[in-house]
Formats: sequence, C-alpha cells, structure tokens
Amino acid sequence: MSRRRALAGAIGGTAAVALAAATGVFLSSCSSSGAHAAARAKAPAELSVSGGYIPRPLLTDLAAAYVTVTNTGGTPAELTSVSTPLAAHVTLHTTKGTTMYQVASLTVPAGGRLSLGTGGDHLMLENLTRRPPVGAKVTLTLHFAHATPATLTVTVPVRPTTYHPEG
Ligand SMILES: [Cu+2]
Repeated sequence: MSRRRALAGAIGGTAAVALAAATGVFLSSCSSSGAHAAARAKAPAELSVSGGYIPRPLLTDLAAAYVTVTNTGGTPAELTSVSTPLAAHVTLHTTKGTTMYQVASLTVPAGGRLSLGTGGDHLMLENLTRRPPVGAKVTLTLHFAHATPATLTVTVPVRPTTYHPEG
C-alpha cells in the first residue's frame, strides 16, 4: 500500500515539475526583451519633414531642393518620387565624389533620418514653370513606399542662391 502511494506521489511530482517548467518557458518568452525588440522593429514608419529649402535657381531649367525626413517608426521607408507645381519633373539624386547620380529611391532608415543637402543626396527640379524670387513658398509632395501615410506635403522657402544652412 505504502509503496503504491509513493509511486503515485512520484508520478504526481514529475507532472508538477513538467507543468512548472512549461509555465516557466511561457513566462520567460513572453517577458524577454528579445520578443519586445521584435515587436518594436515591426512598428510602421512614422515620418515628418523639416528644414526644407530651395536655393534660388539661376535659370528656369534646373533647381535643387533639400529637406530632412525623420522616421520615428520601426520600419525603413523609401522616398520614391516628389512632385511640385514649380517643376515638370523631379528626380532623386545622390552624390559620389563630385558626380551626381539619379537613383530610384532614397531610404529613410528606421529610427533615423534622411538628410538632403549640398554635396549629398538632393532633389533635382527640372523644367521649372517659373523662376521664383527669394522668399517665395514652394509646395513639395513627397511620395513614400512602406509608410503610412504614403504622401507628405510640405511648403519650403526659396533662399538666396548661395544659402547654406548652419550646422
Ligand atoms: Cu542633382
């Protein structure tokens, strides 16, 4: 009798240990920082635009435009195209050395920013509809992939041709 009870107790004990182990695995995976980091990485892109300007173009065939796009989300976004009433076409350019190249998109990294500026990535406005004076306001509509909303519209000032932002 006592031997059978001891056996039953041993089996029950094993089951309880197994249950505790299973529960422990569940709790540790739920509260692990790795699981939370993975959830954060899937947060959608959250974009905002700041610091934009257009140096006053010398002619009506070409102007550069600069903006900074900040992404506080967990997913990279791609700037794929830009439209503006000031130009027939806008292309995306990057600069390597002293040569600029047209690219299909520019990346706004997760938790980072895409800073367009002189000597680096920039927008090229081609076939301008007019030559805007310093102080004029120009609307730029930026189109993104992998971001919600997929479009951001900003108004940027025309600066003197030789303008260079501080910092
Ligand atoms: Cu260019």
